[in-house]
Amino acid sequence: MSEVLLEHPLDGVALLRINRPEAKNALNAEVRRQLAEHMGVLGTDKSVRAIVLTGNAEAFAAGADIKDMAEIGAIELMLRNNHLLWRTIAQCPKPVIAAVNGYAWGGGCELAMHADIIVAGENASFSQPEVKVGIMPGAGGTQRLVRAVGKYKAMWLAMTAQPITGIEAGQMGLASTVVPDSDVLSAALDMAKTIARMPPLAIAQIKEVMLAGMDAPLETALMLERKAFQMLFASRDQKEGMKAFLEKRKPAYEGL
Ligand code: CO8
Repeated sequence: MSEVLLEHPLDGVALLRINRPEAKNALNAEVRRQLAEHMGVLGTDKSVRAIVLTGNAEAFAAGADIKDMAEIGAIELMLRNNHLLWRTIAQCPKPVIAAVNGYAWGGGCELAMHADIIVAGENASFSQPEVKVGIMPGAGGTQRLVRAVGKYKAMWLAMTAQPITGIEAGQMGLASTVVPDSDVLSAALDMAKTIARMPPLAIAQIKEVMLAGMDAPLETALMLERKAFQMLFASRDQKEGMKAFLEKRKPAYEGL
């Protein structure tokens, strides 16, 4: 059975569901491979304007699969080249919204942080608990968490393995928005629908410039922004968006 399910619930919106309920959606090699494969394909599919990534009511994902890692050595781990799969997810040019209910622990929290927007249920549980099994975050957690919540919260979370609720994640800046648990998927889909109606070239530029710019020196980042901003004036959608505003009508975006 497929461990990552792909649906198209709304025009322009793809929904990926991690589907290993028997293991709290732990990310084994097959889940990671399928996630990367889907992200690669959806990333270049013109009909897809936004991607929602979710798990189930109990778990977004309770981490990398510990059974997969318990007995391996460093060289075997290196030869698995897991980072290439994570990179495919990180580099998906389409906006990705993580809809998080239940556990987002370890690699599950890291996966959520690969998304551009995180919608969390009030009682979701976020944690970087790797230290409890003798390791550390290894899929970007040390870096993305510190950028999301700052040094002092990130160190505390990663060194103590303290889980936090969705409400706390929202307060810390780890979630974009927090909603009742039962509303998580619908809120994420609504958001995806809103984004899917926006001009896709502008959306793609916002994502690329924000992600590349946040780790560049400010002047370089501002230059990236300026170039992307100027470039959008070559798009038909910029002409259409501004013309529609002036004519007091809804714009019809083409993605060109
Ligand atoms: N790996 C493998 N199996 C898991 C995992 C996991 N991460 N999480 C849960 N499961 C399995 C359990 O073993 C159990 O299986 P079984 O029924 O065969 O015994 C089943 O899921 C149900 O789990 P529980 O009975 O434990 O459910 P509870 O509701 O009692 O507890 C918890 C849920 C609290 C989430 C608990 O399962 C738990 O602590 N899980 C482990 C969480 C964890 O430590 N995660 C971090 C893993 S390390 C990691 O993520 C490194 C990331 C680096 C990325 C590098 C890429 C390779």
